[in-house]
Amino acid sequence: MEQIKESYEIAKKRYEKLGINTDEVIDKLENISISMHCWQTDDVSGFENPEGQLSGGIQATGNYPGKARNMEEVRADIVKVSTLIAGNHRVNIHAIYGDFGGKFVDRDQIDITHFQSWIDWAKKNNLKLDFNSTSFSHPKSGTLTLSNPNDEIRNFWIEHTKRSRAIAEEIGKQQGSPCIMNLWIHDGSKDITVNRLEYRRILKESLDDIFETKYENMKDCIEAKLFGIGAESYTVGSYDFYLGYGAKNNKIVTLDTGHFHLTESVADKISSLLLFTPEVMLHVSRPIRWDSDHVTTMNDDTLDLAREIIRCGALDKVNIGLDYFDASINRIGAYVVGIRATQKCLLQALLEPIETLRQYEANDQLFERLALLEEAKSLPWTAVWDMFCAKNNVPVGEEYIAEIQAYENEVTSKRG
Ligand code: RNT
Ligand code: ZN
Repeated sequence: MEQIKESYEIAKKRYEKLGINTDEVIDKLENISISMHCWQTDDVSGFENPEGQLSGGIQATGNYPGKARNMEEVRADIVKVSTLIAGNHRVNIHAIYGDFGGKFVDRDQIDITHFQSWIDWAKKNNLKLDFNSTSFSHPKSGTLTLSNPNDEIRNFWIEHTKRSRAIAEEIGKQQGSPCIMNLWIHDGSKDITVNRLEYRRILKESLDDIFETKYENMKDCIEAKLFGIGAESYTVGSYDFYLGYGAKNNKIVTLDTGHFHLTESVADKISSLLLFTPEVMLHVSRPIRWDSDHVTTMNDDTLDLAREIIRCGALDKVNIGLDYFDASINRIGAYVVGIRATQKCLLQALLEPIETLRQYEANDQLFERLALLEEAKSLPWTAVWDMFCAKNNVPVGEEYIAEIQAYENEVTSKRG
C-alpha cells in the first residue's frame, strides 16, 4: 500500500502540471456503472432450456470446465466478479434467464413473477438490472421473428417483446433506476433475398406496435447487426434501419462493437447519435475477424470509445454495457479482464488533458496537438489505476488471478 501511495502522489503531481485533478478522476470513475451481461457465466444458455442449442447467428465456442449450470451458480459467479471490480455496477439479464421454477414457461407467457427473485437478489447485492427480450434459441426462432410475414409467428414474438418491456418497467420501478431493455433480433437471410423492403416494412410495423405503450421506468434500445452466422446475406435490423427508426422515434440505439465492418470506427458514431437520438447504449466486445465476441481488452478500439464518451461530455447519455461470451477460458476471469479493461480505458480518457488539446486545435497548433496526444499515452495513469483499485478494496494489478484460481479450485471446477 505504501508503494501504491507513493507512486500515486508522484502521478498526481505529474497530472496536476497538465491541469488534471486525479482525485476527482477517481471519484468520477467510481461512479461509472458498467452493465455486466449475465450470459458470459453459462455461454448464453439461460434457464428455459439449458440443454438446448444456441441459435440466432451467435455462437459461444470452447468448453472450458465450470460453466454455471443454474440460476444459483450464475448469481454466485456474478457476485464473485463484483468483489474483484471497483464501483457499483449493473447486471444485464435476458428473458431466458427467468426464474421459471423448473417449469417450461413459453416466451409469450413470461411476466414479472419470473423475475422477482432477480430483483430481490440485485437489491441485496447492491446491483441494478437491465433486460433483454430473447428471440434466439427457441423452436419459433427460425430466420424471421418480428419481421416474419406469418401472423402467428410474428404475433408470438410481438407478445414476447411487449411482455419483456412490461417486465423491464416493473424492474425499473422497483429498483428506482430505469431498466434498459435491449431489443436485438437475429432476423435475416442466408442467401440473397428479393424481399429486402418487405421484411423491413414488417419489422417497422411490429416495432410501432411494440412501442405503443409508453413507460416511465424503462428505456428502450434497439440493436443492429451487420450479419449473423447463417444469415450472411441480409440482416433485417441493419444499422441504417435502426438508426433511422431511432432518430425518428426517439429510441436509444445500441452500438455493439462487433456489429460493424472491421475497419469502421464505432467510436466515431457516438457524436452523431448524440445529436439525433436520446442516449446511446454500448455493447463493448472485441471482434476478431468477425463478430466473434472475444473478451474486451484495453485495445485502441476500446480506448477510442472511452475517449469519445468523455470528449463528448456524454457520461450521462452513454450507457456502457458489455457483450461477449468466451467459453474457452475461465468465465469469471473473462468478466474481470473485460470489466477492468473497460474501466482502464475510461480512466485514461478521464485523465486526458483535453482543454490544452482543444486549445492547440483551436490555434491550429497541430504538431502540438499530436505531440501531447502521444505523450498522454505514457503519462503515469497506471499509478492512478492502482490507487483506484486499492481505495476500493479490490485486487491491485494481477492479484486477482490468484483469487480466480482459488474460486476455480473451490467452486467452478467441482461443477459436473
Ligand atoms: C448478438 C447481439 C446481442 C446478443 C445478446 C445475447 O449479436 O450482440 O446483443 O449478444 O443479446
Ligand atoms: Zn450485443
